[in-house]
Amino acid sequence: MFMWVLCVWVLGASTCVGAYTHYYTHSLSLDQVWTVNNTARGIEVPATVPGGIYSDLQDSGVLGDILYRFNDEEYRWVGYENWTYTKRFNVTDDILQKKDAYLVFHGLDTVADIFLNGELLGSTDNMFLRYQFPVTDLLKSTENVLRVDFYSPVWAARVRYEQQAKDYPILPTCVDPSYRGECHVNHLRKMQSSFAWDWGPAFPSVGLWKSVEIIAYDVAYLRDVVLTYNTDQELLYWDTLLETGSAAAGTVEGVLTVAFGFNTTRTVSTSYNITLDLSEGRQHHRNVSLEIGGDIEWWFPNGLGNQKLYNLSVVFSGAAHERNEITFFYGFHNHELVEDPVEPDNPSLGRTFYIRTNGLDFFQKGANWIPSHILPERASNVTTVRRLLEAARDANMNILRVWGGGIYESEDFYEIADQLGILIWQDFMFACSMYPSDEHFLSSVNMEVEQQVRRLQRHSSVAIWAGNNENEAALSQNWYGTLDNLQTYQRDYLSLYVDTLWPAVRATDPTRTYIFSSPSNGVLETIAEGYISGNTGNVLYGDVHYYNYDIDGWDSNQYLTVRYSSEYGIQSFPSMLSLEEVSESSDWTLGSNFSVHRQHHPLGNEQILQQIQRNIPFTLDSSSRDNFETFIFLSQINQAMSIKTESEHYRRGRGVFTSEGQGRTMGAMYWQLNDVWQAPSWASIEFDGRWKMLHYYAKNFFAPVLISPYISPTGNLEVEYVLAPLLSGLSTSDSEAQMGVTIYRWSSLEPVSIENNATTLNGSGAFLIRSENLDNFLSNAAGDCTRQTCFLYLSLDSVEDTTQAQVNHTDLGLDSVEDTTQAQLGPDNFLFLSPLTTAQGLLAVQVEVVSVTNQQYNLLTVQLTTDNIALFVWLEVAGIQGQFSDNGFHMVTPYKNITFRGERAVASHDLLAAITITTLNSKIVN
Ligand code: BMA
Repeated sequence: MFMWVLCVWVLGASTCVGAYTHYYTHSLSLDQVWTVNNTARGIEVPATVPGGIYSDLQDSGVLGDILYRFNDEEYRWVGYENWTYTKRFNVTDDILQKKDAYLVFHGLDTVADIFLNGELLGSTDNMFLRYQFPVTDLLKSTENVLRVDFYSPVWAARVRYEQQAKDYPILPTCVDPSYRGECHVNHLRKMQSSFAWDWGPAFPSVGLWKSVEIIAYDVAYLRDVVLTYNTDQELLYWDTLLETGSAAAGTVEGVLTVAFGFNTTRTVSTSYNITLDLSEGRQHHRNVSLEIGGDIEWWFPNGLGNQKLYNLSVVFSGAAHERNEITFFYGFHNHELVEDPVEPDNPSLGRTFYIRTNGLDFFQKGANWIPSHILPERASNVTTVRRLLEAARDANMNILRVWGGGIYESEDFYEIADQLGILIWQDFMFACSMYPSDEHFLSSVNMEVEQQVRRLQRHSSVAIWAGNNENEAALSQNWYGTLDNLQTYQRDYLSLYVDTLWPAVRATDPTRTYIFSSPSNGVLETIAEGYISGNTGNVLYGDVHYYNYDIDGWDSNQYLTVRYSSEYGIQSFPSMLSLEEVSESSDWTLGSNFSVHRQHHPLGNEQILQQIQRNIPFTLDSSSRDNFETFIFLSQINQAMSIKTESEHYRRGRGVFTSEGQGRTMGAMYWQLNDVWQAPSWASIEFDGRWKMLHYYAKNFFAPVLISPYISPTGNLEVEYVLAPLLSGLSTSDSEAQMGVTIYRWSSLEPVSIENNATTLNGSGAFLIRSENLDNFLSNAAGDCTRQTCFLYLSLDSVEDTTQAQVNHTDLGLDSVEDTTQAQLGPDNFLFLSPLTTAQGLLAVQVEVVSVTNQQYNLLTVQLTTDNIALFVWLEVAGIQGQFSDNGFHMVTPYKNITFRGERAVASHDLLAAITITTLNSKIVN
């Protein structure tokens, strides 16, 4: 009965086939070939399920590329129309002869009426729900016709709003005009960002975005399983959900077998005879246990241990030939939210806030995840999802937050997160809005939570549940004008997140913490404050979202010292290579309609410009293409530098504890990892998977060992090291290291001074290793250096004999190939001593590729050379998917080796031909 999962390695990328499988003998898939039509417009085209109307119209040529130029607005009519999806199908006798048959929709987007052979089966209005309808008496042995009438979501949302507004309006009544979106999405249980966001377009889609099937049985169908491991008892508990038919009386029987595989040869299993009483209704929970002993390996987040996953299965056999089987991977995990008083004797100093996994305290490093495509059916593309999650892993992240304005992600998403050790902070899908609280809405949400938590609970990556994105903050700070009718909106808030979500989560998953909102003051303080705090940004409690576009983002003294920063970000433009895919040459200026159209954040382009100009000399010419390309490059530099500065500040914050209780920072998740289209946004990865400069910087600022310099408010040069726990890359827990601080003039590759200090790395946390007045340091080290003429370059190396060193570079989050020296413990770092607008002596440089050589079919070494200090050396590759080991770096030596890893085989001459190099020098030195 035990099925082993097959992992294949295709050109370096591993794909586990069928990690989760759900097999049932008497099911009929209704996926694939459908038709969709709109009679008013005379459109009838083939449709694909799973899918959606924009995909179908694009595939059949009615629409062009939906993401091209202004097509989001050109094609808005699609979202204003009603669409009918039709499927004609035959059913085998096998299914017709069963006592019960159900039509199951795993995801309908969103408001629809469903008809089978002309009979209305029911209506839907929640895209996050699985809907089932009994069809035993309706199925025919001749052709069956299934019809799904979708209503325009824009219209449906407005109708609901108008009805509700007779009493009071659900706020906000529309998104900001700069989003170029549609109104009232908060009335629909639909991907909230499908009506537009400050980083995305409106595509108010409809369609069958997940599979459709018929299941038929005489006995019962095994719906799903929720799993918990009790460490003390060494027992695995299985809460299996079986569904029976609609018969009101009698019993049915079957055998339930649960199995656990230690490895390919050692399996334990137990079988139970099950009797289900039909008079109890359709749903039957059967809780069974399996003794597996304690001889198990635990699953750990990325960088902290292995991601050990075991193969499990549950089989239910009913009548002859009726067999259900679910197989999946499971990692043993224990996630808790730690909210201890930071100073037990002084409770007013607040509480800690972080996730502890398997008893391990570690800093949470990551980003916020939005859907990987604006169309929900395309957001589950496994190649895209894997590419993005691997990019998170490669940037040394150990956590991602699935943000509440998107979707509950696909099975593949959570499986890959399990495999890679990426913790998931899972929001429920409510964002930046008030929501209705009528009975129908709340009961739909209640079912949504139950179904989604049951679906996701067994994933070791899922670490914490969160009620919503920013709705508590919005209410307490009156973002949407709720003040006039505050009690009503507060009542709605409480009934949704406190009275509905909270008990629903606890009932299904008591093992994980539910926090009510993000940001919030954590669970305990939020409860103490009556669930809606007057100050959701309290830095002594919970998590904080911090955005400030009016500061110098390169100055670490501008940032708050918090317990946990779950959102912070700065916008940049995507590369020309991305923009070229969806625009034409007349669009390639900052002043073009296109550049204005794609920017959805109010005053976004102006803010990017101002931020750049605080640190880099740049004059905008809004009608010049060259100037636009420079602006794009500088926007990425500004984003990378600002988020680097802020992230390192948070990592150092772990070692801070002020007399007012600030510090003990344990998390930094920047906004945002990915994009839904090609447009300016906070993302570190462009829509097509291309890394922006920020993502390369994230790999460094999230490295397990980090050397981090900064200038304190009093003008001191401070250097800290930050160390992640359990670093197997270091041979002992105390490791002798050598910190190098080299001073360079902007004008020369010849160091002004080189200082090497022995230092011992131990413990995990952030530790100050150097503190000295910066101006004294400069004048002592090199008489003629000023903050304007010189900068610092730092390194952290092992002091062991480099040929003998047993440093595991993979564990250190570094590349194990020759672009790192054996001695390197953490990435090099640097410190500018004044804004580059005041830098003196920077020269024009010649950076060139010396050679490109294949090490493996997809791994190539690129050697570069420079004739002077080169800043923000940026390599772009057209037409080849892959990443460099480092990018956007500064060259302080005549030669530097980096590697390029292609997704597929890459020939060295192809890579050489595709590389272009840009430096900041070429943009600011005449
Ligand atoms: C945060 C997020 C998003 C938004 C981002 C950038 O508040 O929760 O709603 O896209 O800011 O403005």
